[in-house]
Amino acid sequence: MTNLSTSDVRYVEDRSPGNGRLAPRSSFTSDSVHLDFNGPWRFRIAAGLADLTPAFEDPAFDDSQWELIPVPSNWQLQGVGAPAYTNVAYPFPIDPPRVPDANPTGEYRREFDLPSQWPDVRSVLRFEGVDSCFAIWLNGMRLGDGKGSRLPTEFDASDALKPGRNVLAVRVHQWSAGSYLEDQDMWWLSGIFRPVRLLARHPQSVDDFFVHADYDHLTGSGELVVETTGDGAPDCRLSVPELGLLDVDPAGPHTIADVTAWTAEQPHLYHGELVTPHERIPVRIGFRRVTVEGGLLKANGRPILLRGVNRHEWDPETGRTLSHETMLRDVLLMKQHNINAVRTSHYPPSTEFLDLCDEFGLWVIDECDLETHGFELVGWRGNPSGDIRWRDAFLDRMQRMVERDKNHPSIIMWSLGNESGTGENLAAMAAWTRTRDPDRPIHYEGDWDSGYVDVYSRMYADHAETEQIGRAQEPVTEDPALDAHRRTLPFILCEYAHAMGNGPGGLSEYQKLFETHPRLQGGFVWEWIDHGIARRTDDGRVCFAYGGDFGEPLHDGNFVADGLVLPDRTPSPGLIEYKKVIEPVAIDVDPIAGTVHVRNGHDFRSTAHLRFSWQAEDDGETVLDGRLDVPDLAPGESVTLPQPRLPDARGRERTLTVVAALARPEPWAGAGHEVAWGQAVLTPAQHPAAAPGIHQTEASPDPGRRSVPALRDSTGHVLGPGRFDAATGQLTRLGGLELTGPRLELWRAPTDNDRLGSRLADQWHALGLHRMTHKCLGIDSTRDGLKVTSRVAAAGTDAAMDTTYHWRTDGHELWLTLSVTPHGEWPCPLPRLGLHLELPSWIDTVDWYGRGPGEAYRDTASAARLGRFRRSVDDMQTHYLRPQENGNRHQVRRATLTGVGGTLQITGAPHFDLTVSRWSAADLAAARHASDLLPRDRVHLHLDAAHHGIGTASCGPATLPQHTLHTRPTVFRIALSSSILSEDTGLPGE
Ligand code: IPT
Repeated sequence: MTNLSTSDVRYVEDRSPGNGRLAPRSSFTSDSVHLDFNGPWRFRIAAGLADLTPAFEDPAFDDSQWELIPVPSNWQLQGVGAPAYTNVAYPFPIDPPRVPDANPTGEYRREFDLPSQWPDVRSVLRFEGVDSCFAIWLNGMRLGDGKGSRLPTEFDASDALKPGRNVLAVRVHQWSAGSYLEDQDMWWLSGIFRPVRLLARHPQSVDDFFVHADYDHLTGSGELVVETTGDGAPDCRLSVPELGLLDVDPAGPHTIADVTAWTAEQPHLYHGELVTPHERIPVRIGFRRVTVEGGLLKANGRPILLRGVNRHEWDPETGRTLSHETMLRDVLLMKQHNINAVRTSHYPPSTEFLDLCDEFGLWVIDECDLETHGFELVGWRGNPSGDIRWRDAFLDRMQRMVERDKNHPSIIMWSLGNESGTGENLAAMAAWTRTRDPDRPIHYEGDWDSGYVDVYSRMYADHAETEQIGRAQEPVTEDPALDAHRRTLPFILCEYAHAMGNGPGGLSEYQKLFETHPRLQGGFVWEWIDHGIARRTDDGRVCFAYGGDFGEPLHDGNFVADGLVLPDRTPSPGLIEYKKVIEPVAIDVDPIAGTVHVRNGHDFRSTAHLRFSWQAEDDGETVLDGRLDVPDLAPGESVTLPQPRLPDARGRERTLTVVAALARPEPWAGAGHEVAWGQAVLTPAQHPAAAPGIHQTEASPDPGRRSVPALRDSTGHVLGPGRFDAATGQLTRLGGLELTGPRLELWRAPTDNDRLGSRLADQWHALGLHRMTHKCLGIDSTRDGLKVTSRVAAAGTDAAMDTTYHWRTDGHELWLTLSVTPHGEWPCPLPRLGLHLELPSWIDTVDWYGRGPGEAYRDTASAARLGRFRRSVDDMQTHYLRPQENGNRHQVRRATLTGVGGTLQITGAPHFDLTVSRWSAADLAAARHASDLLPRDRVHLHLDAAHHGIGTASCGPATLPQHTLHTRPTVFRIALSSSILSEDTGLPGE
């Protein structure tokens, strides 16, 4: 109980973590009675503290005219006020601990009947999460107030609770002193967004318990100690039947020979119960030992490799209120995509999520609800981390997280928070944590000296620096003691590979470093999900909003959309790429040695749960397949096996693909789920007959495949099936197919990685790549075809591309050799180099033989395997929140575009990159949301010799040098043919 009067609102701007709260403790369920207050509450929004409803806490207050709001929820997603997004900047003046007068305040009221059988014991009101500050009254009696949005708060309700009707009143302020500590890169959302419960706590029960379940990897034994607190602790007994423990003293210690350890790979949980005469509390025990020894982060004595993601809690409809199904979906998707670790950026998640991590197996870095990043914009002046007046608030947040979550075996590290600079308050958090839970290492990224942490952690270090750290050759810190300490630490990238929009590129290069240098123990991709907010367009289509869409005066646009899954949890191509890059079994098919090399990259698990199979394909057609007998490999073990005996490929492109799939169902995926694969081309294609012309070079045309010369008529030039415009020399018809182009195209709709960080897109814009003009310099009928030369350049500049289109034909196919020679200065990498064609809109399906099935660019192509694929044009698009270049298919050998009108065939020499869409690059670049893109009356086809790599410059390193598209003379060859159905007969026409 507090002695603050009802109208006293000083707590809002006071640095203290709260008043009248109970000591923090773990979250657990039991058979003790409780009431759930989820569901509709009466609600009114006040504009600020001057607008509060007088006596709203009075049980007699008539709220019947008030609206209803669901609890839990964020009120901005219930049509009250509006979401606002900023990344680093505070959306209010930096004047701690003061907050704006415009401080939307939700007044919540809820009546409930206390069941007649409610025991006459202590009753505790528990709020799992309220953003950002709140005060509560029960039956007009003020119980207290609290801050720390993503942490639980409990109040003793015993004195205020009555039999029969009770009235609970809660005032929630959008802004408070606590907001200065909650500057995470996410939407600012408010309200009671996690559950509220009333718990009956019998005085003779336990208040709290702490499970210590240590695993000794040398002996295989476990030691179990369960500390209990509360008046009932002396009478508390523990039973874990599977361990042979029945009604024992929880404190033990109980040494159990031969326990099954808990790991993220095999998350064995023992189910037990703490029993007092008045209560049964289920406990789940996972035996494991986490240590930092010899410069390595180890679990159960073995170094682990973190294949992680940063996860914010997000649902596009309900914001930070997540259903159980949604949390489960996240965990299943992660497991299915080979992810083994989660950093709960940047606050403790709902405990249900941690339960799922315990159950399905994910290593967790549990991060405190703390970020003061906005102070960086004022040179860290006044940063709370170094200000003693905030000490209690910092410590309180850490204590509430550690106490709440200490019994989750999945948690292997405590993180002090994110981006809060440096300061003594952080050191104090670490010191307290070390005493309270010596069994878990401490993480914090913001202090590179790493004085008070157990792992060296960084974000977005580029490949070169990461490698330097891997070799323990990072630059020396000023303080020799700190330097010496840091050098003993293992390294993780707590954030890397910014998954904003198209990308991230460069993942496989990072993984290679992690797998090469033992000190590099992996990382956490930024981030799991795009925080798009679902909205409906006027015509009923779902579209996802991002920063600025709610009229925020200060915002960071679509920087809030940087996830591996789209807001509706559709895996983005980035997730598919990540799954492949981090696969726990490496399969290398070696075409030269004729072998298949399999290495088990699991940290704990053998390969006994996997079944290996192989498939040989010629030009994408299966010729033979079978099982591959891979012996059971222990972690780290590998084997080299001979390839299956195969018939001669007879000039076709022969691939061998080996797949490792689950032999039996796992809790997170069914039998047959693919875990890893490897593929190689065993014999390259030899196409002299199949694709004439396209293998000839200018210097040595194939004499056996001579082209016919071009003819001239009144409308232009005719070469075999091709008709060319008399003025531009451009192809206008291919057989019966009307088309425009192909014309040289250098530009793509900038990706987020092109736009931000490197600002490449600005340079492309300055060069005028998006407005190039084509000047025809000559159309010459040659002995073997048609030669069209042109100069491609933008207004206002003298940089140009001299372009020659050399067309030849066998009377059926058109063979194009495009030669491009740069002229003048080209100061930056090109976005793309290729051809753009416009085709009739009846084209709706694409079949191709090349890499697929998904989107891939040169530095995001690990997951794209060679094969035959079919997609509708609509399904070839990736709907990134902010439209941008997307949907490329990499190294395509052959493609057929079809629709009711007929087909267009494209053959590469040897291959090309392919995008097909119902809008142009300019449409994509102009659109702000996916819903802005409406199908045009033409299908846009891009056939590219190359794209610039994707990189991850939106936050992190730019495209690696080896994936850079330099401007240099280029020759690109394709062959085109069409077969068109005549409108009258439906039979092949012209
Ligand atoms: C880093 C933040 O920790 C994270 O919350 C997110 O904002 C991410 O960047 C980018 O999306 S901080 C950044 C300045 C390196």
